[in-house]
Amino acid sequence: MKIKDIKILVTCPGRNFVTVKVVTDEGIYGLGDATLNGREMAVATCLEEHVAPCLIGRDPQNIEDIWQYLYKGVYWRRGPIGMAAIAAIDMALWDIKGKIAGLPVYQLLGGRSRKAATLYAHANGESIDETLDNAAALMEDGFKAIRLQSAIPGLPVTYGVLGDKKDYFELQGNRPLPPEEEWSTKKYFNLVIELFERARERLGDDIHLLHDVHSRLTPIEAARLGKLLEPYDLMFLEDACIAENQESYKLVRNHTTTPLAIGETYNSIWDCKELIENQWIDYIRTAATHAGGITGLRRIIDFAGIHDVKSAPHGAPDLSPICFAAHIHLNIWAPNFGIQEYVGPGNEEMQRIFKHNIKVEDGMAFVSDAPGLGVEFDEEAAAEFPYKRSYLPVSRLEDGTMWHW
Ligand code: CS2
Ligand code: MG
Repeated sequence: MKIKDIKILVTCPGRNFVTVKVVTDEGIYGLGDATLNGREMAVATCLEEHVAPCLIGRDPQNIEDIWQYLYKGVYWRRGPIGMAAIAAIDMALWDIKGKIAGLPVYQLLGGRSRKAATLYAHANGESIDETLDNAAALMEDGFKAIRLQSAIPGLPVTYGVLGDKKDYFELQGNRPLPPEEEWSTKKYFNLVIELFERARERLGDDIHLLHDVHSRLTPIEAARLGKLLEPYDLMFLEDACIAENQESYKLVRNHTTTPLAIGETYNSIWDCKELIENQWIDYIRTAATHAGGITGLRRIIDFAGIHDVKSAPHGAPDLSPICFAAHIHLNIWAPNFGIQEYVGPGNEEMQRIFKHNIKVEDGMAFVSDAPGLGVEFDEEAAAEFPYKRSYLPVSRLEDGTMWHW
């Protein structure tokens, strides 16, 4: 079997997605997700100009060799753009292998470790009351784990809480440039402690609660937040601070028993090796799309497992349903699976383009038994929604200083 063609398909049904289709000479094809929010065309060009030409004529069954060829064979290892390109090819090759074998990908990985993958949903709000109303509604729908985020009083906008705006396109108006948002750690601390105090009063002690700081704190502030949140028993505190110095997390860890999660922006095991082997974190959040596909993420999950770190794959709306499917296969297999982030099935246009039958019931995702990844991509529907430039916001302190994402 040989790779005959590699198509790079960019579509924007409300947000941009980069999809790779690897076509073989025997008619079987595989799909992969290469979406890198705000840098989509860089990955698409990398695939088109640099990666695809090297793969035509190769045997798509040699997943590991192709992975190593794209990783080791390039002078410029790692990095989000190169690793997203490798990831999409890798997912497509697993999809092809599953179709050849007539087996779903989780069977190729080693089979089932659980009946379904537990999900955490998002409750956001312009006020604490609104956040908790949304959380209560999600509990009614059967979710057993919920991430709480609430607008910070005194700041014009809070990341992830869009107010009356539908999405970040709307926030950018007709001038697609990164929106600039203000940040105040002082104002945030006041809000976040009250949010979790009131959440426990209203939602009770049985529901798992989570929170994402989006890396806005310094290590000592992160340590203090973890400590202050201990009475509210979080499942995890995510991205409490940046870990470019991985040892920063030693400081956070030594001050709090609140479980710590990080990793959605990481693209290889090297970004989190010390965090994991020193057991400074509890959950690793790397995504298949951003960490070298199923092959890359499986390696991270196995390494995490021997250090008592669980997997909690990133599941934001900027990862396509192909990545979601890859995660569900990995989650069903991984002995050390923790939890999967989940933000719903996407809008109608997205559901027309990406078709799959992963069932979400009672706050859990049930894997599909279709061969491969079990996702179909409607190229005609996708072509109705061409790429639109878009950016994530940037963050500045109130005095104008550029701040961490
Ligand atoms: C977030 C994301 O889902 C999460 O945990 O951190 O919404 C993140 O901001 C986006 O994926 C950025 O692309
Ligand atoms: Mg996050």
